[in-house]
Amino acid sequence: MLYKRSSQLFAEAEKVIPGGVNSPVRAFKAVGGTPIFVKSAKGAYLYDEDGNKLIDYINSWGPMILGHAYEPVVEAVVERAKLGTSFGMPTELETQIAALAVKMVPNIDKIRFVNSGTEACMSAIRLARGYTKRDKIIKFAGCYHGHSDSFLIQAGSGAITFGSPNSPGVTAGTAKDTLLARYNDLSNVAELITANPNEIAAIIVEPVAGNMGCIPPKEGFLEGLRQLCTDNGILLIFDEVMTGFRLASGGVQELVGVTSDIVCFGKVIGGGLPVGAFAARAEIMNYLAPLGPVYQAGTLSGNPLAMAAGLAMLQALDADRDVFNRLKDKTAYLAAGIDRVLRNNNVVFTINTIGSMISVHFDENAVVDFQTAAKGDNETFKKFFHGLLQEGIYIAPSAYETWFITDALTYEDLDFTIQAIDKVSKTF
Ligand code: KE4
Repeated sequence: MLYKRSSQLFAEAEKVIPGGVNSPVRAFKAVGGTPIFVKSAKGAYLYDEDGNKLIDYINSWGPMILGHAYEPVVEAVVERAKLGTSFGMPTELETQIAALAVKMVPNIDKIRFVNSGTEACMSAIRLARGYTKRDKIIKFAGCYHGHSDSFLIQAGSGAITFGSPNSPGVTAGTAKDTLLARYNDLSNVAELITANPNEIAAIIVEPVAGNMGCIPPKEGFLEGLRQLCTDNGILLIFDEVMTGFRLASGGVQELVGVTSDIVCFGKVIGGGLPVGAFAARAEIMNYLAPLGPVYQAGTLSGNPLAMAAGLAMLQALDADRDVFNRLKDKTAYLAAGIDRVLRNNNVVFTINTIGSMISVHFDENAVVDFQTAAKGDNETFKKFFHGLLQEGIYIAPSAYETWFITDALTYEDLDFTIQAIDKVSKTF
């Protein structure tokens, strides 16, 4: 695979865009080399500016659950654009997608749309603070909830990748209200609650972590968080930006049967256009302006093109609930194949997977939190990443990310991927 054109384009981009990218994790800093510039995509495949065809295991970091350029989404956006692209006024479309989301997701009465997962999580925290009249929050080391100040404390995803989990620019005043806990460690959470009586507004958690690789919750972890929140008047916030409408129609709340007080969405809910959202039962959501005192706003919130894409996506998932089983089966097949070839090649590894999320860690220990995720051998990961790229397979350019399986993948694609991993891992 040659990447001459991508390299030229990257050099031009660096002149006018910081780091040549509009989101750091795209810059390949964790794996070296220059980022691939994509020209187009269809189904499970990317076509880059050098004419290479790549099997895509990132899928825009989650949204493309039914494949790139999914026809009903494309058509909905094209038709809607002809009616005008933004009004700053309510449209029926927003009510339609809101009603469908409320139908699909348990324990929510109302939903507010915004433009990104960051905005959804940032707004959810403000709402929780306004509702409880408390200031502090608990987040988990290695979890990523977007780049708003309260969350850039031991954050995951790109923040870990660049070794800046505590970003400059976040004031001490802000940081003091963010308490850090270890993922999958209930006793640590209980200690923090005891040490901060009646001061904690919310616990925000990725119910399945996807920003330090894929880390499923240990048995009882989410149930324990629920109980601690109920006992202490704390709101439990599930950040389902990644898992919402991906691990089940109703997300992790449906999958594990644990109720969150507020749930955040992004990615899939927008069908690939900029959409985030946060939702809860009415007594909490009614605290939001213009009904209540907690302010939150956005010029492009509920944008008709984004709503059209999101509605088409959710309608497709709602009409074909078997897609979640197909995705789970494909992911399990891939995991079994990777396990087989890496074992045969005497590689030290561990695979984490749940539903249509999977990550490969080059370490023998179980990866259950940030500390264990950080033990992975990144030199091997770099060889893995670039070796697969040369075979025409595009996985996340960081060990601190999860892969996202799309239903557009065929079993032939999966077999091709497994064979490529067999070939590449022989060189480790
Ligand atoms: P956005 O603001 O990037 O739409 O969403 C932030 C966010 C919130 N919560 C979770 C669980 C997330 O995974 C994310 C964003 N995910 C990263 C990938 N790990 C986005 C990729 C990027 O930063 O470019």
